[in-house]
Amino acid sequence: MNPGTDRRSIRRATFLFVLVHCAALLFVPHVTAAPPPKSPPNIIVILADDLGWADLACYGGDLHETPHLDRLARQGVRFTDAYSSAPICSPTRAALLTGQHPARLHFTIWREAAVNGPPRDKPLIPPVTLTDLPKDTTTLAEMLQGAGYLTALVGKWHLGDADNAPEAHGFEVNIGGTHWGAPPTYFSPYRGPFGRNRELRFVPHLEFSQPGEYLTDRLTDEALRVIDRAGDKPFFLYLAHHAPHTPIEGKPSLVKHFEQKITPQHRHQNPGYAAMVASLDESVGRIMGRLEERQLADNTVVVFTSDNGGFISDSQGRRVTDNTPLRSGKGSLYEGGIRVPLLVRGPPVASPGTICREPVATADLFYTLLELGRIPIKDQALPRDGQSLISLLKEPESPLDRDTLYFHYPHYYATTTPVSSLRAGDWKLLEYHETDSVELYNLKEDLGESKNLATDQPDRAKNLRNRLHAWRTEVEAQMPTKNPK
Ligand SMILES: [Ca+2]
Repeated sequence: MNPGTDRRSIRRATFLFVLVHCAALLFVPHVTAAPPPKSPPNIIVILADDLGWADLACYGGDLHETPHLDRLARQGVRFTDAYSSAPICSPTRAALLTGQHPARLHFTIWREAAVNGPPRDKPLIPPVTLTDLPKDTTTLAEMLQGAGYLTALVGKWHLGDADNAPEAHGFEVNIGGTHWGAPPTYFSPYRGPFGRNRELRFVPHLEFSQPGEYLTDRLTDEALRVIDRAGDKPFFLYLAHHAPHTPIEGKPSLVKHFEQKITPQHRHQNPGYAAMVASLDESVGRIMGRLEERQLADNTVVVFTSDNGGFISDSQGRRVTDNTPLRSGKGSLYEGGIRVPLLVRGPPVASPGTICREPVATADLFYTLLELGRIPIKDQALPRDGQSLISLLKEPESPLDRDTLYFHYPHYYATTTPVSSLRAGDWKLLEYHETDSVELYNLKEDLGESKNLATDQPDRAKNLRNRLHAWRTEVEAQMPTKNPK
């Protein structure tokens, strides 16, 4: 794809769209003039960081308290089979904003790891990937901004350095967005050493803060200010919370509450993490409260999801979360690494409180939100790595015209070696590149991916593997290479 041509074709399509609509208006007889069109809906995407599929009460979480998110599920559509486009942070965020698969973008690992370059002490050498979202990609924010939306990022960016900041990608407002993937602390003044090499980090634009102030609360304050500031303009608010990513730091009163609540029978056992999830939930409650107060709730679409599966390693001596009944967690292409909560509330939802079992992925949100913003996508020369979910919001049981989702993670993580995967209907195939071997699971019978059927069903495994290879060729996915050492 030539990005310049792409932009020109978008401008041309927008121009034609406006022209056709103006011409149509000229022919409307004055006596039967239609009421002025309702403005396009406001759009709020609340993206949690590392929140697992089973972490919300409405997804079976037994310790965590998420009354506002559960209410959002009762008011909207709850997707049971939603996937993040990648098992780690930055690539999923890139897919959300571009509608392109991370494998096609060559953006398959989080930014800090991409900057450091691939490790050379493993059997395979992962590919060198992008470190920043290229400026010539057309983002959701740019298109919504072009359609008259106020566009704002509040929270985590993780898609590039200062030259590739949110402002370079269509966000008029950027509060907190930086190239780093996690804050050093959740408490004011949000600065200090981070990670093994004690790198000094901070959260920009939050310099003036109160002692004891908590990051999730502060980002919510900033998001509320964006809603207030929009006035009569439609707005696109991308509230990318850091919670519940490490460092595991909850507000002391909430941590104490969960310490007292936990019994050995609870699936989730981390009071600090439970407190972070509670604060995330409270944020959603405050956003919804402000929308209702300002009578905006009926014309605002609220999307809530996570950028990858729950983090299952230890932090500060405690296991962070547990994705049971799913296998594994963040980094892995087993379900625990990529299946995430997805709740959508707002005008297109026909029956509040419905459940949708159709497999969908983050890149689909790009097309969904463009359609909501009334931006014609039919004529645009965008690679289609997703599709609009509006039909599912209207009829959650009507299937999409698609039966396969693909995943590609040619890198290492604590939970995985380089791997590609696909889901076709109830079948899931994983191809591990170190061993050149496949695993086959039937998710309907075996959600926990415990019984590998690859040897029992060689024809099915071969067929799915061929499809996976064909897709990788089509998107020009980068592959790991054999380490000569
Ligand atoms: Ca993440």
